[in-house]
Amino acid sequence: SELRKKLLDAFSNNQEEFLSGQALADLVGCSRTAVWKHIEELRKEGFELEAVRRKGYKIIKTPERVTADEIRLGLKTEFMGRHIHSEDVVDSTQKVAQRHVFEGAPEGTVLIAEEQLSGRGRMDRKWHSPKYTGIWMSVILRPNLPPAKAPQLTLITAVAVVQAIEEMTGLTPEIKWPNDILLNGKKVTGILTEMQADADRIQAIIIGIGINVNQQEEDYPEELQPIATSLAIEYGKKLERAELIKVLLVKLEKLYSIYLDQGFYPIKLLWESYAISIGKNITARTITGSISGRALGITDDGVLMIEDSNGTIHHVYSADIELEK
Ligand code: BTX
Repeated sequence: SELRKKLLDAFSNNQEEFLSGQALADLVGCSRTAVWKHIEELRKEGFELEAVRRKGYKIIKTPERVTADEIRLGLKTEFMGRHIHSEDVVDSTQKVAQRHVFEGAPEGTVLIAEEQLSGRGRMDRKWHSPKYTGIWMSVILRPNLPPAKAPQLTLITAVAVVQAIEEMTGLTPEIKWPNDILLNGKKVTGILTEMQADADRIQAIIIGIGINVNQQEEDYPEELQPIATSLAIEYGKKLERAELIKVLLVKLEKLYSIYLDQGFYPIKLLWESYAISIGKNITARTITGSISGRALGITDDGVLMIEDSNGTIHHVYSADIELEK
């Protein structure tokens, strides 16, 4: 808002000084209550303000933003992230990516945002994407493949995310088929793969990646607290999001290139080495019903195989799975 802009100008012009509520109100031309309200809003956006009695307020830290330029700087990839667009607030980076696909964006185009107002998960579920804390990004790929291969790209991405987290923190996350990445049993990353295709060829794949990076537990709504975690919570330190994005793009480019050259098999081996469900008893809930049994592994196409108590092997293409305790 105009008022917010004036308030930030006031702080910019008086960087070394404390500004009292009254002084701010005069500079901005509003009431002290309005000033106070906007200061609370700034705090929510990630600004840190020092408040001293009788002296007033001073901004001591601005929110750490991730810009496209910061990611371009020192990026060691050939095509992944070479076209990158960053925005402050979007409804969903998947939707932004769709527009770019429509306009002919090349393979490796990346869209990121600081905040998503309607970040989405699979099956119309919501993805909580608060400002300045996570990596909310979509990657456009244009593999020359039949549509049935699309799920493999989710698994490739999962391996890339695990490797990037490993490199940045030394922690090894586990993958829960098909798209959950967990630390200590809680979700730290979700992946959503959406596709535009003809009958026999993929036109474009949009891979949505949501990584919880710097959230603290209280940043999650109550219903997510038992199931969600962040790298900062598990690692005990905040991470540079731009750095993590760069590492991730390198891993993703490498795995994707291996996949295009050699097929899914090498990826499958890596994926299985990180998967928690393999060999365990699980229940898979699909749209048509539930299947319980032992997870045998994934097929060469990335399809989950479950053996039920009668020895029948079921192939599961899409489901939520639950591990038996
Ligand atoms: P999913 O359907 O497997 O998981 C969604 C479920 O995860 C929700 O119903 C909720 O229970 C839980 N959840 C929601 N937000 C979070 C969170 N921040 N951390 C942990 N758990 C959460 C997973 O779908 C796929 C998510 C992809 C998100 C990316 S972000 C960039 C891109 N743009 C976009 O709109 N979506 C993708």
